[in-house]
Amino acid sequence: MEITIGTSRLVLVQGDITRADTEAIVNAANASLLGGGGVDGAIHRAGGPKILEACKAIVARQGRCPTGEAVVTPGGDLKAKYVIHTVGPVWSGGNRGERELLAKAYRNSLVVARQKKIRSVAYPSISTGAYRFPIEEAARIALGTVRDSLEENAMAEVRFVLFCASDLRVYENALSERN
Ligand code: AR6
Repeated sequence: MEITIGTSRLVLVQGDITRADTEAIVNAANASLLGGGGVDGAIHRAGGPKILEACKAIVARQGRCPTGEAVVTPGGDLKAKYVIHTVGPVWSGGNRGERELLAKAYRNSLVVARQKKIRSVAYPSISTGAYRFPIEEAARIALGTVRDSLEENAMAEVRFVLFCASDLRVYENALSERN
């Protein structure tokens, strides 16, 4: 599924984000930036040690990455030239600012992308795995935040790469709701 927002494309596909050919891919990291399971583990495995080295240098320079913030490293062995690491919130019922923090993670990833003049970005479904954010609501926040950002500032393409068919359906439904 694909829509256009001004001159930007917003695309939803099913797949493995480590194989995406966008200029940057976004990692659903944790504050340590030292890797983990899920999509984070997959990105570090596929991209090789250069990514971890760059993450360690960032932590040495500026400390851990707070929830909602984003940093950029080279993509190492990935097709993508860059990895933007952002930290989504852990869902703990919805009364701890989780929605705003998730929107912040999406927004700040695009801020970092624009600073690097990156023209295409692929996102996974941040926080909806190990961090247990309910995916229906996460999809609405993700798509709404990215759409708002693209309306202000165009980019060639933002792609969501959903790992399984049911996640893709949730995102497709959320995108159709607002069209
Ligand atoms: N491509 C696309 N999506 C994927 C891939 C892949 N290769 N692998 C998994 N997913 P999660 P979180 C999906 O748990 O909830 C890590 O340990 C997965 O199906 O990766 O933000 C970090 O280090 C799910 O839909 O991220 C943190 O500690 C989505 O990616 C913590 O998990 C996100 O699931 C972050 O938790």
